[in-house]
Amino acid sequence: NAMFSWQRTAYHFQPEKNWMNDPDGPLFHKGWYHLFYQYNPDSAVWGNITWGHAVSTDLIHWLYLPFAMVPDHWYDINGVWTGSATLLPDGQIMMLYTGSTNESVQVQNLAYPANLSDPLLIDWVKYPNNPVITPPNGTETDEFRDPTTAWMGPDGTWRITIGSRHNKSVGISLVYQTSNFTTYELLEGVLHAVPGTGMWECVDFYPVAINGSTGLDTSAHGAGIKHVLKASLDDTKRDHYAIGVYDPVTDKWTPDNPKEDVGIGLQVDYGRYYASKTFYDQNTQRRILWGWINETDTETDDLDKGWASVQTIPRKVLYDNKTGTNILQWPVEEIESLRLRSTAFTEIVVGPGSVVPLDIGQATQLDIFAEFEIEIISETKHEKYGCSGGAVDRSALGPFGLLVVADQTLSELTPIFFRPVNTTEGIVETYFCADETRFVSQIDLLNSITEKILIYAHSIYELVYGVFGVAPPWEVGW
Ligand code: DQQ
Repeated sequence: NAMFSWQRTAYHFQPEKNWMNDPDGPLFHKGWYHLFYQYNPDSAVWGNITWGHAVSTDLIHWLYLPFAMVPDHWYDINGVWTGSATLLPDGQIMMLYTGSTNESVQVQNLAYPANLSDPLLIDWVKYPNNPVITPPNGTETDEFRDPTTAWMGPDGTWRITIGSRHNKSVGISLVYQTSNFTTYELLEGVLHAVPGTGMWECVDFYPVAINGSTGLDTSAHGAGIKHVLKASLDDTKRDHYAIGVYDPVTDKWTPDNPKEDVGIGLQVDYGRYYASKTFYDQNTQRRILWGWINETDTETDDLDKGWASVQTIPRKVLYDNKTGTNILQWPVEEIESLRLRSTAFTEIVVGPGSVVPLDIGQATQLDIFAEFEIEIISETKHEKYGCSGGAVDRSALGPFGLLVVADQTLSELTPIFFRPVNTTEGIVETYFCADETRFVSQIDLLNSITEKILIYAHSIYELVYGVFGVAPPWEVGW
């Protein structure tokens, strides 16, 4: 683009150039957080998938390291695809990943650090007898990928789960048992299956403490613990999760609410967000969630600008013991180190249909912390769920929120808004959304909804225009 130089992020992780997708094998080792990621060394579009590698001491500032793994064996020559790390009690690190073979069959492979005493884990060794798992009977050879972190069962052996699809459209997660990470046994049945959800990619499975206090090691089970099951739906490119109960003896997981099962209920994020993966940070007792913010630009633009997509800011995940139905996500507190100066506004009253401008002065990057209180609770009326109606589609209690990257005439703007809705059960549920229908193409706005608040823009636009109440005045002619 001749007029605007393509801007890169300042806060979010992205490689120096080229294509990136899923986060892989996150872990903490000897003082360093490690992030691996799906990477194309040659271009800004998907292909030649290799494991990029970066390290950080604070989850915010990253150093690029040499590639951890490249496609160089028959069992991964078509791509070193997504995988997960398991830290063993004796300090070993087992990395399981999907390889796309010379015949494009999806197999699971094992790799480990060449030198565990290297805090940077620069060199990785692929197990000589790879693959360690091949697609079982009844599974399509190209629908069997993305092994999870292993957890230890009460019998002292490990389990992993791998997403797939059965009977045309049933999304499933298979469970394998192992004691040595080199030989595996497929357990009978599945961890869970949901009809109509299609192929499950990047399954994530982890325990959460019901009292919501700290993160839990992936092997934790027993009283006071529930389990989150997350699948990335290949059909819709959305990350869905549900909370339920895992039986470590039968290796089956049951959702608390079958109506809100995996893939038909909650999403991890309602914006551009995919292939998310958690890890247990043994250093701070947190469970940390990574997610890929997939690109909204066209392929042509990606090639033009030389890069595509970013990772989310890592988020701390806890069970929400207030609702008992959701997980709580919060950007890791280390992000506060990036805040250089701030402008605070308090007690702002935003009447229905009004916009209150906020003068934040000059800035090129911004992190917004906003708290809203609803004063008038109007009567229940027909409610639409979700974000799809945009900022002009009113519900009884909203929407309200912030206008960002707007021009002075408000002909271009992006509402970032909250939409509380009355459910049929009489509960108010709030969706956090962004409306991109008046989005300005020359601006890079992050597309994970929960991170819309991190914004960077060309200077002719206001990073923040103001706050707005229900029935926004720019609705006319929208
Ligand atoms: N991306 C990887 C796969 C995974 C998909 C390939 C999800 O392993 O299923 O780059 O984005």
